[in-house]
Amino acid sequence: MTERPYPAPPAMSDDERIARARAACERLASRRTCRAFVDRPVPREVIEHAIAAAGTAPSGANHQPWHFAAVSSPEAKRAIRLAAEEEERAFYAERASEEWLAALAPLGTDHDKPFLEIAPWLIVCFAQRKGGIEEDGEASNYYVTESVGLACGMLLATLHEAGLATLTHTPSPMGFLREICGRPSHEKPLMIVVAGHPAPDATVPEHALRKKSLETIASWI
Ligand code: IYR
Repeated sequence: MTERPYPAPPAMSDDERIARARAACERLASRRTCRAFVDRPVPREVIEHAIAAAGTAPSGANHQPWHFAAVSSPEAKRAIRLAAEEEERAFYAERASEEWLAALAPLGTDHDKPFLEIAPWLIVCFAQRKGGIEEDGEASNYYVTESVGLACGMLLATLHEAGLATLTHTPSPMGFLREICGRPSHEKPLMIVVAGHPAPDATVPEHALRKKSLETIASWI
């Protein structure tokens, strides 16, 4: 094993640390899931930086078990929309339990997914069940869902920082994304991150603004 010194963090006082933590929290807390986009383009370079940021996430054995297919072609976006809406139609009409539908009611979602065609970018996030750091297609990967979840969080945070609206979309089931994006069978699509500019009349359901308090989500032991 060869090692290098840990990179020195920037020097700052504890007061500065608190202020920066508060500022970072405020920035991230201002992100809202957006379900209505406009077709205004977003430069590919923004998406490249966001994916590169996601690629720095910690992962099991540093195997980086992710692949991000950045989709902007109208044909591919249309194919994704049509396939997703077909699955979603079945989901809302028959597959989802009554309890699940009741939980979704305050969000107002349905099978109609126009944003999949309107937004300039769909980033399809794949989890690699195997492949290792060399992507040899053989070596085991570890903590795959956790690792890709972390990478997706960093992807969302970077897109937000770049002033874009985002939506995590999880059509169910989503095997069709593998075919459309030309990905191998050991990769499992986890989510689509939709990125673009919000429609001027985009709204946010009140339900989405109900965040649990720090007292509820944290304990100090
Ligand atoms: N995939 C469906 C349903 C859906 C499920 C959950 I859990 C959500 O938080 C939102 C939607 C859809 O995208 O409509």
